[in-house]
Amino acid sequence: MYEHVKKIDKELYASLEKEVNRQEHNIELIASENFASLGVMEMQGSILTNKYAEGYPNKRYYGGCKYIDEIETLAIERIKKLFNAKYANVQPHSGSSANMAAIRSLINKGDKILGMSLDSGGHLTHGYRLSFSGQDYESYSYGVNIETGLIDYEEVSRIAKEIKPKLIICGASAYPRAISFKKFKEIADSVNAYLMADIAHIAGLVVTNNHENPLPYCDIVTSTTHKTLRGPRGGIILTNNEEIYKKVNRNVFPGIQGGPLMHVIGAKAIMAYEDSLPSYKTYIDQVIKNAKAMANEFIKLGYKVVSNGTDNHLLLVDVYNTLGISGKEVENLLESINITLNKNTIPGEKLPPMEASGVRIGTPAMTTRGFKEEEFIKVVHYIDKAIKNRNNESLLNEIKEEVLILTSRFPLFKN
Ligand code: DSN
Repeated sequence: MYEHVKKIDKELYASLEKEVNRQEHNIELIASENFASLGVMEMQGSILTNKYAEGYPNKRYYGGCKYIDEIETLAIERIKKLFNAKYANVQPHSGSSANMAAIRSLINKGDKILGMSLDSGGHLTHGYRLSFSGQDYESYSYGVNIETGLIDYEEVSRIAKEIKPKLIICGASAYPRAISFKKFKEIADSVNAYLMADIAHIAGLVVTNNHENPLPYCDIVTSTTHKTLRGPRGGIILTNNEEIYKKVNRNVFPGIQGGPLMHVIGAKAIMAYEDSLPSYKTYIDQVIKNAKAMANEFIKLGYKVVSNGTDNHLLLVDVYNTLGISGKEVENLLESINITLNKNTIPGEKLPPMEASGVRIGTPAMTTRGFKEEEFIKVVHYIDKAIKNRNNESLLNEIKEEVLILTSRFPLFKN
């Protein structure tokens, strides 16, 4: 692989090769990551990267866009169909720029927004003080119930009535349960606010009807394309409202972006094709079964699991209140035995965010590699054994050997 880089740039290739080996031989449990298909990667590495195409299909600021228009139109039409949306913008370079363009399309600077707090599982762009969303707007947040780990819709409604936001943002980066967009819509309507859903994490589950689709309830829906959707790194914006769509288009280009990444848009088109196949539904069903199997196994072993389980592709394990070890320590420990995950705050967090009481575990990536419940249950036992024997180097080495055997049974590239 990567023969040209190898020939031209040995220094860069050395790091690339190490990263290929890391991905091949690690158990990847970061809930926001996945392994893109060869088709997606081929499009991202294609000559479409050479083309400037500022504007939109049939309205470009450059010549030579005839085939580019075909490709962007294909991506738009396929993504609309996938989500049952009337309009789609496929140009956002990322989820964050999608959110920036979406928010700008609904409200003005200084207006009030209400989003899920970062430490309850929300995202930086939902109003965090160090993000544009917390700086350009007057931002407020709702959390989850500390005992149940669930969104308390009555509490969200109470906060909304007190604050009277112009925009409510729902959707999360670390929430293991189903979100009721219908309830959020009722709350938004009760205070005359716009409603936006960021479904970056659960988009794949929405496509396969394993999660309620927010489109009927929300003014705008945003997503990344590289998580459960298993496409290229990037963003999309969806809406059913023509006026809002026009504003979205202006806010993406020329509002915050210049030329679209046509190679990435090509990859979004092939992603949408792949996600429309029956095999993708089978994949997402398995992602959920695997997450449930892991949550049940952790619970059986005595771990506190936030909300006592999961409805989606991720779970939050409260390692600090189970075994007195921080999320950061667990993240570092597991990295040493080739298991990759991230520390995560838990509802009612007492430790600093860089320490965190929990770890977030996701099943999308290893399900793509072919893991089923049996393998994920094994992984739970590796994690448990490693935490409980963290000072026993020879045992940790044994677990690492088992991880290497397991990953080699499920190669990253099958052909
Ligand atoms: N950084 C992503 C995640 O890990 O969930 C959210 O953008």
